[in-house]
Amino acid sequence: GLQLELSEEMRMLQELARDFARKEILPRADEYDRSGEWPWDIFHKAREVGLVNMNIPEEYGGLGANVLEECLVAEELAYACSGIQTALMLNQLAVLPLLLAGSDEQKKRYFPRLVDEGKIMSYCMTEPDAGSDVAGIKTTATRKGDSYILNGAKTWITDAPVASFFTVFAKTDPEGGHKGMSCFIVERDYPGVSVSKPLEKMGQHAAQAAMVFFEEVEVPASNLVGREGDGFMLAMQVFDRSRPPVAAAATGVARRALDEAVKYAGERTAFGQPIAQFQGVGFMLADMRIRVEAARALAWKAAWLADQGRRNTLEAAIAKAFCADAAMQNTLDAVQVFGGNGYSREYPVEKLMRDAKIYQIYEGTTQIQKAIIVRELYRDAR
Ligand code: CO8
Ligand code: FAD
Repeated sequence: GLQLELSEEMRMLQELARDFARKEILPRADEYDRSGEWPWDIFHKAREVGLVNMNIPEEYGGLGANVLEECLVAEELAYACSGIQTALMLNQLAVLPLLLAGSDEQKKRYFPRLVDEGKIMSYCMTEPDAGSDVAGIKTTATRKGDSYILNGAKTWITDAPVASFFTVFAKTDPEGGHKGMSCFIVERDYPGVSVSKPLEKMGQHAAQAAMVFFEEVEVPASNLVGREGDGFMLAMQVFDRSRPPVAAAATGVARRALDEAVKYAGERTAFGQPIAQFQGVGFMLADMRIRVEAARALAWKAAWLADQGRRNTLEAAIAKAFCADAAMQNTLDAVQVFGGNGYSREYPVEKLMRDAKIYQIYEGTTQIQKAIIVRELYRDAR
């Protein structure tokens, strides 16, 4: 029958993440927001307790976590700081092509370097001229003997400033549309790879993002992930698994905004009473609570389907769209509840609002999630 309770093991993982987030991340969130440094010290602590590289199978030193378990951790870490959470959990996105289609030899070559050596891997899809339109990317990979020669530029690549490895999508057949795309592992040390300075951005400052350039980069053919031409479908399968944890992280931000607003509205008085007692404020809190509840349920459902081996494209898009909007609306409302203090950097909610906006953009914009939902509505009819 329907089981809406976490297993004992999952509850323990959730507790571990919550405890870690409260002790190690929350007190440092403001510092990293201001400095924009990459949170190496927190990353290594998280690595020690098993809260990063979670989806790497146990045989390669990871936890072998499923998507729901990734969601539990994502929500807790993002509650404390979604910038730090994004920086820490990016490896779990970047390794997905390898998990789904990589050879045993590739997994043996790269996973231990992430798990044991604490190296970082980035996911290089977006380009200056193509973000939503994945099939429109222009980076090329041309076969030459036992290698491919990569040329092109990627942008907005999270963790690129600190990454040792990149999963890169490129066109092996530039005329082939979405069927002409392939996926490669590229090492930062390969001649012709360069990374820009971190891009300046609105929020999630700890999650540095940069441009990555490939100029006549020779990549061994053994670094092709899956088969030539499978890159687009691989990317879509990746998103089906990566969007639920992103939705869960957005839920964490929405929940944090709620908690901050509830606390403030219970303490702040105006006209002789706590502001929470004004219906105009109280109903805002109630709506925020509704959004958190619905957001989590949608993220977990999308994750659970993936863990059952069932197609979850529709549910992942629904969760990603809803949770992103929930994070945005809850943080906007939290700023409103805080009044003038909401606009101040001395209080936590303006950071939450800046951090929340990205959820409507990365991992596919809200409009793209809706386009997927429409496509899926008519899929069976085709
Ligand atoms: N499963 C199976 N098949 C699929 C799927 C899927 N999920 N999706 C598409 N297909 C199939 C289609 O059915 C179709 O099949 P056929 O060839 O038989 O007709 C084929 O693939 C092509 O599909 P479309 O016609 O729908 O393709 P489009 O070119 O119209 O594009 C999208 C589809 C959905 C718009 C796609 O381009 C897309 O997802 N765009 C968004 C890009 C995106 O999400 N980028 C994110 C980059 S990574 C990122 O932002 C990381 C941020 C940091 C995250 C932090 C983590 C911790
Ligand atoms: P565009 O595709 O140019 O879209 C512009 C606007 O048009 C949007 O509002 C969009 O919704 C709308 N639009 C486009 N197509 C349609 C359509 N068919 N229907 C309706 N509306 C549409 N990418 C990576 O590969 N790896 C990363 O690690 C990564 N990290 C990121 C981190 C940050 C901080 C940011 C800002 C971005 C990151 N991205 C990353 C890129 C991100 O995934 C893209 O920015 C996103 O997919 C949108 O692409 P775009 O910026 O090219 O916008």
